[in-house]
Amino acid sequence: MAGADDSKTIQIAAEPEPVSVAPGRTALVIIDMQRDFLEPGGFGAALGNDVSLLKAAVAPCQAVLAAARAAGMLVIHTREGHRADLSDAPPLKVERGDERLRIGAPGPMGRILIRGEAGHDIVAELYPAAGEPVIDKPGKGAFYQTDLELMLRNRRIDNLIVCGVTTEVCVNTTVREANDRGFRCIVLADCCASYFPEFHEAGLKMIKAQGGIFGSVASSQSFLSALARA
Ligand code: TIU
Repeated sequence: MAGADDSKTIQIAAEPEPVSVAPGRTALVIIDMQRDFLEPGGFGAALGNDVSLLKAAVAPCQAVLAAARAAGMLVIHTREGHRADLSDAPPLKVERGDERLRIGAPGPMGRILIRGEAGHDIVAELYPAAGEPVIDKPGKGAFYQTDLELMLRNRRIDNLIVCGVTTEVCVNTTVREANDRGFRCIVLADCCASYFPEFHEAGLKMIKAQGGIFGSVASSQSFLSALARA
C-alpha cells in the first residue's frame, strides 16, 4: 500500500481544540479489540464484567479502520496477553480473582489471555490486514516491554489516532505513555468503550482536561470528515 502524503495536513474537530495532523505522520492504533475482552467466556467476563458494553465501539472502529487504510495511514493493532508458560505475567496480575478464571486458566475460547489462543485474537470485524503490525503487549500500556516506540520513530510518526478498549485501562495507560514520549494522541471517543460507562466518560475527560494534558478527544465522525475533506 502507498504511504499517506506527509506534506498535507487534515484538521480534526476535537476537544479541547481542533488538531492538524499530516496523515503520513499519523498512525491509527487500535488497542486490544480482542475476543477475550469483547466476547463471553474471556478475560473481561472472568473479571465479572458485562462484555456486551464493549460492542458499541466495534462499528465506529470498522469505519475508522477502513478510512485509515484507504488514506494509506499506518495501522497498528495491539493485543494484551502472555506466553503460554506465563513467564512474562507478573504473579500479582495472575493471582487476581477466582482461580478457575485467572490468566492461563482454560476457558471456552482457550486459555484466558494466552497468546495463540482463540480468545486472545482480535475480533473478526477488526481483523488486521496482511502487513499491519500487531503489537503483543504483556501490560496495559502498548509501549511497556514492546517495540511500538521503535516502530513509530522509524516511520517518523508523531501523531496517534487511538481507538480500543478499555477506555480507562489500556487506552488511558497507552495515551499517557505516548504523551510522555512526545506523541500527540487524538482519542476517538465512540471508538473506545469500558465495562463502566462512568469510567469511559471520566477516562476521556482526564485526557482532554487542562488544555489537553494527555491529548485530544474527537468523534469518529470528526476524523472521517477530516479525511473526506482532504
Ligand atoms: N479490565 C479492563 O478494563 N481492561 C483490561 O484488563 N485490559 C484492557 O483494557 N485492554
